[in-house]
Amino acid sequence: PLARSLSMSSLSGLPLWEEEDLPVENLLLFEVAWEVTNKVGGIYTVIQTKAKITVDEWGENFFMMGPYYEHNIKTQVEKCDPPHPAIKKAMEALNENGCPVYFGRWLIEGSPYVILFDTGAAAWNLDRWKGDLWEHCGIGLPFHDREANDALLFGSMTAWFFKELTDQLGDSPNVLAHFHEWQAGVGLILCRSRKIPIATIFTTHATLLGRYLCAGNVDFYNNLDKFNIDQEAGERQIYHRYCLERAAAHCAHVFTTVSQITAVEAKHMLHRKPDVVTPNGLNIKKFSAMHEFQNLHSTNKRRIQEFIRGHFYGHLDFNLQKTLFFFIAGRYEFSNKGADIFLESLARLNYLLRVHKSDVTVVVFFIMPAKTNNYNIETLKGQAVRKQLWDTAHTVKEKFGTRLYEALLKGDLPDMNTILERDDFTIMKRAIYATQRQSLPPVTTHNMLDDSTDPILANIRRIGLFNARADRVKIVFHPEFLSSASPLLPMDYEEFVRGCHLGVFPSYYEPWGYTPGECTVMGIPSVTTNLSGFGCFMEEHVSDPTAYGIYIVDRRHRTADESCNQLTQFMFGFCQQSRRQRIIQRNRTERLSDLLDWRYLGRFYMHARSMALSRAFPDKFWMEPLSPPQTEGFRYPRPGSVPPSPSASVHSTPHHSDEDEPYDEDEEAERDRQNIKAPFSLGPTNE
Ligand code: G6P
Ligand code: 1S3
Repeated sequence: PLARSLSMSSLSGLPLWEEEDLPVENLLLFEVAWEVTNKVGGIYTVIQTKAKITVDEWGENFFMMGPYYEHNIKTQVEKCDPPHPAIKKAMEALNENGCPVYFGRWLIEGSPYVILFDTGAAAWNLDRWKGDLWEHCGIGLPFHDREANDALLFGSMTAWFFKELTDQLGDSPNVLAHFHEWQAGVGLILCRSRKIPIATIFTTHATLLGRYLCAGNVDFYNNLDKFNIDQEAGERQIYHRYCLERAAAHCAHVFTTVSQITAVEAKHMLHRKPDVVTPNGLNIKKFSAMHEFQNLHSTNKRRIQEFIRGHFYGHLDFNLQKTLFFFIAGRYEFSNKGADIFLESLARLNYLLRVHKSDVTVVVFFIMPAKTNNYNIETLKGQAVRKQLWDTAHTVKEKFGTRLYEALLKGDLPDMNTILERDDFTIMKRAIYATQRQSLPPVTTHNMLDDSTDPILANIRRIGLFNARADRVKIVFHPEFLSSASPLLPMDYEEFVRGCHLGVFPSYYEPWGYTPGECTVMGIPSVTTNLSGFGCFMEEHVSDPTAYGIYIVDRRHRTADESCNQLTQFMFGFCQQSRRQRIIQRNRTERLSDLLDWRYLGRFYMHARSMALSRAFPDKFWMEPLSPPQTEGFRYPRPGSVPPSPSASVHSTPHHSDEDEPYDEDEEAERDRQNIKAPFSLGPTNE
């Protein structure tokens, strides 16, 4: 039996899996994805963060397969020889036939082996392989769809590799291959249609139709069973891609997806109910000092404040100590990622803060890449002006210090009226004059190529949030991912998130959604929705998510207007918290990180693997019928100091002052730990 072992070791008391009792020495595991060593979107994060625990379990028997790109291999991969003779032989077969394959170690945590297929160099086979796909599977690919053609090249090469490999191996060790998303799914379809003896898993991270339909402003979730999916795919010219996705889902021994909500979607869009939900985890590193993440918030916040000083030069009439930083980040899918309702809610928040005469200012960052033509002059000038003011202050301070020192050496108290000279005043005045500006601080940091049609800018124009002095909500649209090499905001994404107060991700279409999860493990509260996999997961496993800094907007059962009101109330409530309350809330948020740890969530992948083996090789592997489900839920209890009403959650702690020291919640954490009972379970999807 494929029994498993448990070990109790996490801080929260959550049981973490330590090892899988699969006979891994008799197995080879391959994980196949277009995003192995190749960052495109969220799947890269799954693959990259999960590598460590998989290597810990499978050691030398684990291999990842992805596309070969010269730049990626140069920067991320150390080439080496394959340790297994059969793998070497299988690679040679492809290489000798003009289809180059490379082997190495991916330089990420866990250093997994990678096998990379040069689809570009193998493109001369495209027409023949298209013919094969049509002949054996009845799926035709149009000439103009580059992505689908790449998927076919990649899939044909991986299937060929598995054929050579299994020919070499015979039936020992057995091969288990896990394919992610439709691009890699072609390999799975071909393996199965050619009856290659491997166990297969297919994971979809979003359905093609789900993404397309939602982006088209359709009432998706209330009409799941009503769509004519073939027709919808045809009208969107993605019929061939959708056929590949649907075929992969049906061919796999085990089909999985990343959340319950996407499982329901998959059942309707792909007509197969996923066997297992495999929620996305992260590779969590704990600091030895409990409050280190709070200190990191503080230092990174100061760096964001510096940027703000430059960006808002001449308009810095708001108190930076009472300024909160909110942000949204991710792929620029305006309505799918909820940027639409976020902007509308910001207009309402601005109104509320103004009528309540709040002294809080909110600066909101939109970090979503769009087409640009470099930074704009006004934004660069802002940082230059800030630097100049800093230099001036520094020069005058030096002179002041020297004169003060000299006076003290003489045993005198300096005359404060003359300690600064006329010239000093002149350079200070000149510096102040330089801060005068005729225009408002810019809303965007870059020159946008599609300025007039860009949806974020169009909506900012509509709601009129132009960074005027009277507005309490200011907007900075940074249409490029962050980089520590930026001349404007030299921070990487993680540093930036740590420095912010609230991440806002009110997505409409979000199979999982890593952004709020990343906030959580850094102890930064965030807004998510009950239409995102992450939001539903938190709703299921945390008794009072708001108290833990997870605000879940209801986008499923409310109108857009009602969702906007709820989001506005969440943000307004957040603005009313004292510093002390924010610190307490951050401590709680960070405590949820065990729940998102791959050492905990990796069990779902293990379960899928066991299931696939028992279906593909029933004579050798079997699963105890009870080993999967038992879905009794694990829940984080309501924090000790919070009264039962969720609405009171965030204001429940006595608020005496804005003291700075972090609140010691050890006692509360210990109480929660003792309340945690059972692990939540694996299992088939519920609806
Ligand atoms: C962390 C630091 C505190 C600091 C606080 C600011 O908790 O450890 O020293 O006062 O952050 O919190 P705020 O929510 O105001 O940025
Ligand atoms: C998808 O990437 P996306 O941002 O296009 O896969 C991610 C990883 O599973 C998931 O977190 C996200 O919700 C999906 O949408």
